[in-house]
Amino acid sequence: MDLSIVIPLKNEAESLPELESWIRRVVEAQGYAYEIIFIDDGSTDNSWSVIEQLQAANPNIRSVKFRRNYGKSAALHIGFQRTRGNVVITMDADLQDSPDEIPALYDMISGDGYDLVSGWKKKRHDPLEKRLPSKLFNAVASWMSGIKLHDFNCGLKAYRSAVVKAVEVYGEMHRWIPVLAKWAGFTNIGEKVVEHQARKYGYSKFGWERYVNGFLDLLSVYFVGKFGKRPMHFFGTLGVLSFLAGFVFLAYLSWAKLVYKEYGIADRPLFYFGILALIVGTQLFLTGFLAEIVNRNSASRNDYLIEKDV
Ligand SMILES: Nc1nc2c(ncn2[C@@H]2O[C@H](COP(=O)(O)OP(=O)(O)O)[C@@H](O)[C@H]2O)c(=O)[nH]1
Ligand SMILES: [Mg+2]
Repeated sequence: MDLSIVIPLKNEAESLPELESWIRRVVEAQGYAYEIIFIDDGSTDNSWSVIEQLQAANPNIRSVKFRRNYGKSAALHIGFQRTRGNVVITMDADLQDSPDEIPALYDMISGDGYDLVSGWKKKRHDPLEKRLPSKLFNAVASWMSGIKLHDFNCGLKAYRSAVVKAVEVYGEMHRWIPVLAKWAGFTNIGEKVVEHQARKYGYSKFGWERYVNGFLDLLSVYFVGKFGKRPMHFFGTLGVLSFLAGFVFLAYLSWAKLVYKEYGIADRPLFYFGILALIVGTQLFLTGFLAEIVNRNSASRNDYLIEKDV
């Protein structure tokens, strides 16, 4: 199969028929062998019955209905597990992403050799209070991750099949699939400017919290990617430095007291810094040990992605 289109959705009943017929028009014109995978993530409108009707009329549709709402990452994870196409494209269900982009994205993966191509809503049809924080968010994300993308949050992305089978999206990590992919060794990451429509039906389900949570998630992805398999190297280094600093401060103060008979070393700021640094250093060190024990017991401690084994 050439192409799997994964569409996570929540309460998008009005948009779905239009979206499906548009996708069908585009992919059938290209002659792809394709599938559309809808994941209804606990919709409370009649999205699911609309999907059932669409599926009855189009055998290329498969669909999953969650018993409750689990979030976009969960929906993508289940969708990714089910894909059979060589190229996987994700898109939003709200018609803000245009299916006309599919052929070009497909070609960038299958022809140009990209592992992952992210859409970039360069000209966005969203209100300013959404565009501004998004710009800042993406600038920080791009700088921290070292991946030169302008629009991490874009729902329209294309992947080589191996990528979606290798990375595990969980929590709200769907924003950071490019970062997860990079850590997994898929470094050929591209970007394509895509058309963006204003929302026609329904309403946006994500508010400002996405930026706070998204930033914390980026820190986690970065940390787990870099130190996930060797946490002691992070905590141990900091812990030893802090402990040594504390030790030196207190040794100096002890020397001042014993040799120079200095009174009142407990009144000197250095005394408190010294004690604090010793305690913090020990804590960091112990955190490192605990993290090592957690890692030793984790099912993924020896997960490595092997590209070739001949
Ligand atoms: N699986 C899943 N999809 C969701 C959820 N919330 C929104 N979506 C889908 O994610 C896409 C983007 O959501 P939208 O509300 O348009 O976000 P915005 O365009 O960034 O404001 C749409 O296809 C939504 O149906 C959710 O809780 N779970
Ligand atoms: Mg939207």
